[in-house]
Amino acid sequence: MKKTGSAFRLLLCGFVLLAMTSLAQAGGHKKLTIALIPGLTTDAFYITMRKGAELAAKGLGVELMFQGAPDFNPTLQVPVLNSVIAKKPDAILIAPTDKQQLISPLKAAHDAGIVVVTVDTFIDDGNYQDGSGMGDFPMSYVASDNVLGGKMAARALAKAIGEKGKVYVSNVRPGISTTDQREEGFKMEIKNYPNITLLNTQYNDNDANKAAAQLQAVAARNQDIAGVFGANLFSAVGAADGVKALGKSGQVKVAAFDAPSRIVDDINNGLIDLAIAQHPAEIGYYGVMTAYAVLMKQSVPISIGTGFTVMDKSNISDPEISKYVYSD
Ligand code: T6T
Repeated sequence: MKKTGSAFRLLLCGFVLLAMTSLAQAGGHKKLTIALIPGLTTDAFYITMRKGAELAAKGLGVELMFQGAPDFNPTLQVPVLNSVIAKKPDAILIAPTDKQQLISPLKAAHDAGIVVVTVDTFIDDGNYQDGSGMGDFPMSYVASDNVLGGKMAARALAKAIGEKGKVYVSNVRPGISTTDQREEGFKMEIKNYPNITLLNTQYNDNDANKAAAQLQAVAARNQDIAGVFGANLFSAVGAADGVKALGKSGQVKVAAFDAPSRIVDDINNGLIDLAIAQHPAEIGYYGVMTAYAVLMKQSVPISIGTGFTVMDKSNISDPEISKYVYSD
């Protein structure tokens, strides 16, 4: 997916300041409400996203509502979405937990006149406002480039294992745009290493305990397993726990997507080799800015790409790197 970057951000900030000034001059206005619906509430990734969103909301004088489900599951997320729609916010920022299952519940929000922007994940094919597909109506998609992230993980893991040996992807479940794309990018890139064998993906349902048990089961079948790519926080932390339980810390290499606070210790003690940290606060910040711009009748890019920071033993003590460790 094509991403639009810094020029838009500068323009947006300028525009937002202008909008705030003219509203203040006009002598007050109805306080806008923007709802942020995360994939789940207890994930450091979304907790950090919320902080960025709150910062933007505070700057804009907008009310930020944060409401989510306790698990990353469309069956739990849809009722949360419906209850948010009933509160009639001006805009909804949402990380849809399934590409297909969130389309019609979100269409109801759109039909009720609520601006919809997706953050982190997308619905349908992720190409919004192009006049095709059932999930074409969100105004924008603010997220990491997940295919690229998967490729980066493959290159780093390949390097860590000396470009040979057996690896697999520990992933959540099919149907989630982010983790599907990370796996896609990983598979694309790993093909460039003829001496690396890619084993079947293990799906853990976002359950770190399951990911840990799967690591041990894969290792029991493949004594020579060389590495694992944990395609999101729970997959990575679980896979690392599995390596630790096996007593193979440092022998089975772990490339982690996401950077919760325990990653710092795990990188320092050699359990995790590297982490690809997303910038969730940036996603939340620009998500709110984008929704606000739409509410102010401005045009916005259909997608906005946010950055990554790769963390490993060589740089994790640098405050310019460790500032991207997620907040718990
Ligand atoms: O990796 C993030 C997020 O990008 C993904 O969509 C779901 O999992 C996380 O929230 C991490 O747990």
